[in-house]
Amino acid sequence: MKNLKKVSNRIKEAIKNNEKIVLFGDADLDGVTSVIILGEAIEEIGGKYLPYISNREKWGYGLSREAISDIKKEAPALLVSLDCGISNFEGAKEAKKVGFEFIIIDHHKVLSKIPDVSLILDPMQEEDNYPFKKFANAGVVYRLVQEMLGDDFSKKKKRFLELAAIATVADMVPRESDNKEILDEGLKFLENPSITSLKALKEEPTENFVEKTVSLLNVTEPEGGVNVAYLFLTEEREDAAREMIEHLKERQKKRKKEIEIEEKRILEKITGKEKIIFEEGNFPSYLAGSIASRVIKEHKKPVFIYVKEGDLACGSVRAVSGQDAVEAMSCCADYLQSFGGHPVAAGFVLEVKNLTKLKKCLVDYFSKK
Ligand SMILES: [Mn+2]
Repeated sequence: MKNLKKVSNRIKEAIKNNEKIVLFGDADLDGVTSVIILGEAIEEIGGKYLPYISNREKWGYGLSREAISDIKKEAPALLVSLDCGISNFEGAKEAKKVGFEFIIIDHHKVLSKIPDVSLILDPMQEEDNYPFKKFANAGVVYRLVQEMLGDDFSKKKKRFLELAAIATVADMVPRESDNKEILDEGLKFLENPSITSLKALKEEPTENFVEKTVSLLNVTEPEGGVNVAYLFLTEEREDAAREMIEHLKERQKKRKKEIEIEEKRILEKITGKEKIIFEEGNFPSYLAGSIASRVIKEHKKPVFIYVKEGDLACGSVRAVSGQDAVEAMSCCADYLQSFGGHPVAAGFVLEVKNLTKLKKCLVDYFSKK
């Protein structure tokens, strides 16, 4: 995989030189597990790291300029983005300015230009010859820590595979090639997990343990500024983990109700004659993705659901297989502040004043398809 060795060597060098290492992960389970896997590998080599998990409500999509301005107190440091970064041009510029050396580890689609950073590990890069491309980000990180730890990898393999398997399920990437290998072994390990909080969760009988874990933890909004999935998966005390499970279940119930109400409200606005569905939601932006997923199941055409926050609108996109929402947004990039993701599931941020132009541009794009 292009730059796998280089990234591994650079991180190991930083550990040796006692440089500060900041890991910045996206807020979903894939981002969170990516931070934990790489962080534990760094510790295994004798280093330390500072974890930051994205706060999408506050910072927008990925490692944005806003995110950098909130973490710049850590500079100078080696900053590693996980499960985000490949489309954060402004964030990369800002990171350099405030004194970070920036490495991107991502699995999202690479746009026509790439951010100006020190190294990029993303199997979607065109010059990357690795035959398999459809990793979850935690799968890419799994390959990286294998390289980093060498012979010591076997000590951590079980923990890493448990986390990588959960992320691979959560990110809904296909069960083939490298992913199949991660899932075959990882899911077997999860029958008797070594991660403390998962052990606690396993105490209750469930039909599908992994599905249950994903639906409890794949929630992106922080509580009191803290990412609960990260807290849960790094909790080493079983009692504390059990208490958190009760809290997570309450949260899940509340959220389910919220989504049902908002989904119904959005569906009522749709006539069915639209070329694309482009709707404003009046709900917290962390619900946009779940609601877009439900709307596309009903209508089978590109869905853009956004929420206004001051002068900005922030949204989620879903497209049907064969369509490419990221390419569509690339064609309409003039109206967007930032965007990125996968062809069938992506996100975007723009100024409210550009909403009408963006919609027209997207309708034109999908009319030609
Ligand atoms: Mn991901």
